[in-house]
Amino acid sequence: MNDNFYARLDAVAATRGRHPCWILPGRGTWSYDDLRSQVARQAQALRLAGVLPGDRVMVQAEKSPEFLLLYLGCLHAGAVFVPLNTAYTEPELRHFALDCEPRLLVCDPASAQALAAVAQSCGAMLRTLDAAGGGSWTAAVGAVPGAGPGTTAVPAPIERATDDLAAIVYTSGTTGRSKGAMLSHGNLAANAATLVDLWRFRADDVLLHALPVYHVHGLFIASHCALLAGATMHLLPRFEAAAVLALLPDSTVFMGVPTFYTRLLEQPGFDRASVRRMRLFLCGSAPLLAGTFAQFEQRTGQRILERYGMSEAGMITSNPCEGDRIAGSVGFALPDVQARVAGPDGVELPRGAVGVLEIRGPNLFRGYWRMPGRTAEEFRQDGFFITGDVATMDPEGRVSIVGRAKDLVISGGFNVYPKEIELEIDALPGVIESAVIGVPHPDLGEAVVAVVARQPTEALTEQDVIAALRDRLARFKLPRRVFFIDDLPRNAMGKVQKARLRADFAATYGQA
Ligand code: MCA
Ligand code: AMP
Repeated sequence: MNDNFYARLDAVAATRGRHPCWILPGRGTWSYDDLRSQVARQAQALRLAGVLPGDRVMVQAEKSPEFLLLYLGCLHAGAVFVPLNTAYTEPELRHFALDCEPRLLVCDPASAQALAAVAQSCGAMLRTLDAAGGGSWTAAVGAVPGAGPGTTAVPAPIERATDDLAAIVYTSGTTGRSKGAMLSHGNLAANAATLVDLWRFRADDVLLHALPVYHVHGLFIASHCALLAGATMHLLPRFEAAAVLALLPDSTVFMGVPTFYTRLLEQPGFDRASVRRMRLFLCGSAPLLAGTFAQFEQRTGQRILERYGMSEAGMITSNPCEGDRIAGSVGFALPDVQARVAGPDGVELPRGAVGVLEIRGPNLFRGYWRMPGRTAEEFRQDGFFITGDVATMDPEGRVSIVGRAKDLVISGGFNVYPKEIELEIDALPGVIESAVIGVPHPDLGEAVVAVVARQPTEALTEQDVIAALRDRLARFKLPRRVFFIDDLPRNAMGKVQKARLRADFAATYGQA
């Protein structure tokens, strides 16, 4: 049996024929037949370009149907897809490229010049993808002879075993070094099948897709659920509250991060009438405030379904589709996932106790790319993965995320690891040391703030620090504020007291 995940998607697509797969603003509707033939062409173009099964294909490009077709084409051809946030700067990209050594690097035409040296440094071919439907890669796909739209005579996906790699997703690390989480065809297939069932996806669903496609949330969770159900997606290039509001009356399911919901609630027209066809609002990637949950219910009459996940495992827990969706809880472990709240020794704690969430299941990644040491550190002997999220579990098995054992800030659904920013700030002339923290922010949930101790003689300003980081770090990682203090507070062990700093600067955006 072929465990290539695309083979499963293709089997569904083959039954959907002319049913709309994607509806694109300004670019019309694409059917499942179109999808099948286009994905097969992508796979053929990869082969013609010399991309072999197991080769990495690294992509930093704006959201478009061509982006998703390239992803699916990689699955089809057995290549390993490596999506990257469009905000990453050249130094960040160079790190990823040297780490995963892609055979092919695909980017937006606007960044081709800047990325030529990166491609050369790792020996990759460089091609462009244009969100408007052009670019050299699109031309290469267009030149592939073979099945045109409407035909079902398309080549079969290459044979893959369940453990073969499908994607590498980079997540920043607590040491400041990014780690590539290796996800297999089996990981993607197991999670997608579970979620379609759990969230009751159907062929007549219409998913309003406004998430970025370089993260697990938008690329895997949202797209896989719709494709595996044979449903339709409104594919928006990005989240924009007014555009989402306009399409809600023609949609049945929406997925977002909490910032999407707070921004929707700011729209005067967002009310019961606008969501009358909607059956499910899903939320995750960051904590959903109980106030947002309540306000949403009051405005729409619907309860947001909050779930919890991470790049290393896709979705892990979820509130139920039928039954109580409780604010502040991320729900139950998925049916095929085992979850326990454990102490530092990995021993499960009694229900209600606070500990670190550990998980095991078919969705769990194959380890970090070329980092066996880091992989071993984050797994227990019995195969449970230490998530780094602090949680409690009630007697029924409901999980609540109550904190983080890892030093992490989540801003608008993007993860920012303070260590990475502190290393950059500490390297600036005149800086003694720095601490980067997250403080409450009404729009982003948390905002990145830097607290810096500088040499007494230094005239370094807030603008100097931000300007110095601008070309080195993606914009979303830049501190929104920089505060100077004489000395960072430390505990008896000499460790910087971030909790105290978070309390001291909690009112930065007026929410103390
Ligand atoms: C953009 N900016 C940000 C963020 N996004 N700053 C901090 N945090 C952010 N999240 C900055 C830009 O660099 C820019 O800065 C300025 O804000 C405006 O940029 P713009 O593109 O207009 O921002 P936006 O469109 O308003 O974007 C906000 C957003 C977006 C819509 C909330 O960040 C977003 O789509 N977030 C979703 C992330 C997501 O999908 N996360 C899932 C990962 P400047 O002015 O300096 O240029 S977690 C995951 O996958 C796991 C599995 C899970 O559980 O889901
Ligand atoms: P990422 O590594 O980008 O996939 O982000 C995963 C992290 O996002 C998790 O480890 C959690 O810290 C956080 N996260 C995801 N969903 C939720 C949620 N519903 N509530 C709280 N934190 C969440």
